[in-house]
Amino acid sequence: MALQKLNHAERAEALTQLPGWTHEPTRDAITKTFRFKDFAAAWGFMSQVALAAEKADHHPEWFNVYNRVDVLLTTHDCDGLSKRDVALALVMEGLAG
Ligand code: HBI
Repeated sequence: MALQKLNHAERAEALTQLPGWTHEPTRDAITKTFRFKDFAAAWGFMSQVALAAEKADHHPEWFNVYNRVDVLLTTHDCDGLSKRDVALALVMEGLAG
């Protein structure tokens, strides 16, 4: 079954569960900047997320500099936000501590 984009109501509902995440309308994506105590903590976060992303077959677009990780989640297969992005964001929230 093709992955469906979230509608406005579903997206708004999802964002109420995702502290610090914002909608990026130009990509129909959600974004967040995570900050950690140092690079090792940031890298550890990315390593754990990477394993979860691989398991889910759903991968972030992200940028890391030192203790900062900028994350953008969108679903390439439907060119917009899907439930897979919300699920991965929730995993990230759990791993970020
Ligand atoms: N990750 N964010 C994101 N969006 C996708 O559509 C996607 C992915 N990881 C793997 C994946 N799709 C596979 O299903 C293939 O489409 C590459």
